[in-house]
Amino acid sequence: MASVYDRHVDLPTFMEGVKKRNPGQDEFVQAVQEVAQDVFDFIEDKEEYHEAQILRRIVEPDRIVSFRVCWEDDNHCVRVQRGWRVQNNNAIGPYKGGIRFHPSVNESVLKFLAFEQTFKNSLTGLPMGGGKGGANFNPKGKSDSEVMRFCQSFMTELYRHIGPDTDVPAGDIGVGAREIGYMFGQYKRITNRWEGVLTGKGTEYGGSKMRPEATGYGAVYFLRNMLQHQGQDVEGKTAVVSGSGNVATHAAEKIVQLGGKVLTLSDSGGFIHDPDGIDQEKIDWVKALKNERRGRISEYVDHFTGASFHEGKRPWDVPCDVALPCATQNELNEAEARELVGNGCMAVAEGANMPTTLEGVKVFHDARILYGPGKAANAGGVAVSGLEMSQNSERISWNHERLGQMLTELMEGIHGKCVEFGEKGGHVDYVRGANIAGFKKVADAMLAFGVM
Ligand code: NDP
Ligand code: 2IT
Repeated sequence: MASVYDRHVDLPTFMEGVKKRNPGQDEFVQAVQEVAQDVFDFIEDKEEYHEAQILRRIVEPDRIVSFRVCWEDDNHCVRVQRGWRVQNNNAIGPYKGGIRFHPSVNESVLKFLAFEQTFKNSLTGLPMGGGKGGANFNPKGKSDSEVMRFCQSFMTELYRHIGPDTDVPAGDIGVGAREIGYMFGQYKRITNRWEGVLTGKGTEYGGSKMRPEATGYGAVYFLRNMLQHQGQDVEGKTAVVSGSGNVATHAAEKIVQLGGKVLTLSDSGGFIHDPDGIDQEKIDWVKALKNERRGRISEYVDHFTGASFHEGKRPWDVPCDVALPCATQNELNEAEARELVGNGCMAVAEGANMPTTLEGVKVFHDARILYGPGKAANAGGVAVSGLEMSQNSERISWNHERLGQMLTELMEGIHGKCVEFGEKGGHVDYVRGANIAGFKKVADAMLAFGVM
C-alpha cells in the first residue's frame, strides 16, 4: 500500500497526507492542491525531485511564529489580538511577502498566502523566498492612534524575526502606507537601525516610487500580455473589477489608461455598477474615499448619477470582456465563473490571491478562456518590492519612468515563463505554466542544499 513516504506516491495519497497534517486549514489545502496537480505531472519522470521529497518539503513551512498582540483602544480598554509570521521557504532569497490585517486572518489563510508567495516570488526572477504575516485585527472604524498603537505592538514582537537579509514584509489587505509607516518607525526605534526591512514605504523614507501602483498596473500588463499573445488588446474592452482597495483602484486606472472601460468596483458591502464607465476622476474619488475618509463603496452612487449599488452582491453577473478579481480569496465561485463565460468574458486576470475557487478555475479551463492566476498576474507588486530592496541596499532611488519600464519588463518575463511551461496544442494553461516555472527554480535550489 502506498504511503506518503513512498517515492512515487500518487496525487490523492499525497493530498490525503496534506489534509491530515493540516486539519481545518481549507485555504492552505486548496492552494496546495492547485500546485500539486501540475507539479506531479511535471516531476513524474524526474527522479531527483522524488528522491529528495521536494514537494513534501515545500508544503511544510520552514517555521511559523505566532504571538500575542496587546494594545489599548481609545477608551483605555485592553485589547488582545493574535499575530503571525509564516516563513514558508527561503531557498532562493530572504522570506518576502505581505502583512494582512483583517478579522478573517488565521493560520490557514496565512499559510496559503505564504505558499503561493513562494512560487510567485520565484516567477519574478528576483532573489526572494516566500512568507506572509498578519493579525486578526480589524483596522475598520479604528482611529489613527488606535492603528498606530496596534502596529507598534505588533512590531514589538515581529522585529526579532525579520531583517533585510532574513525576512522583508510589506502590505496586503488592511496594511497600506499608514500601517507600513507605523511599523517601520517602530522597527527603527527598537533596533536603532535604518534598513530596508519593509517594502511599500513612503517615498520620503526609502519607498519605491512605483510600489503603490505596481500590483494593479502589473495585473493589467499581464492581462495585456495574454490578450496580445492571441492578437487582441485591452483597448475597447469592458472590464469588471472587484474590490476598491490598492490593487483594484490601480488595476482600474491602468485599464482606463489603455483605453478600456471599467464597469464595476466593490467592497465587502456589495458592488457598484457604472455603465458610463469609471474614469480617472471617479477612480481618484474612490481612492480618496478609501484612503482618506475610510468610507464605503456604496457612497459612490450618491456622487455619480447613473450608477447603481448592489448590496451584498458580487459583480460577476455584469456582462464584460475581461474580469479582474482584486478583493480577496474565494470571491469567485463555479456558478459565477459560468456566468462570466456565458456572458462572453474572454480573459480573467487575478489581482487578488486565489480569488477563484478550484471549481471556478475548472470552468475557465474547460471554456479555454485566458485565465491568469494570481501568482503570475499579481506578481508586479512583489516584483517592485524586490526593486525597492535593491534600491535600499544600494542607497539609490529610481524614478517613476524607469520603474514603470522595469515593471513592464518583469511582467513580460513572467508571462513568457508561463507560456514556456504552459503552452500545449496552441492553448496556454497559465496555471500550469506558473506552477511549474515557479516550482522548478525553488526545487533546484533546494536540491543544491541537500537534505534539510
Ligand atoms: P486593500 O485592503 O487595499 O483592499 C481590499 C479590498 O478588498 C477592499 O475593497 C475590501 O473591502 C475588499 N475585501 C477584503 N476582504 C473582503 C471580503 N472578505 N469580501 C469582500 N471584499 C473584501 O487590499 P489590497 O488591494 O492590497 O489587496 C487585495 C487583494 O490583492 C488581496 O487578495 C491581496 O492579497 C492581493 N494582493 C495585494 C498586493 C498588494 O501589493 N497590496 C500584492 C499582490 C496581491 P472592505 O473595505 O469592505 O473590506
Ligand atoms: O501578495 C503579495 O504579493 C503582496 N501582498 C505583496 C508582497 C510584497 O512583499 O510586496
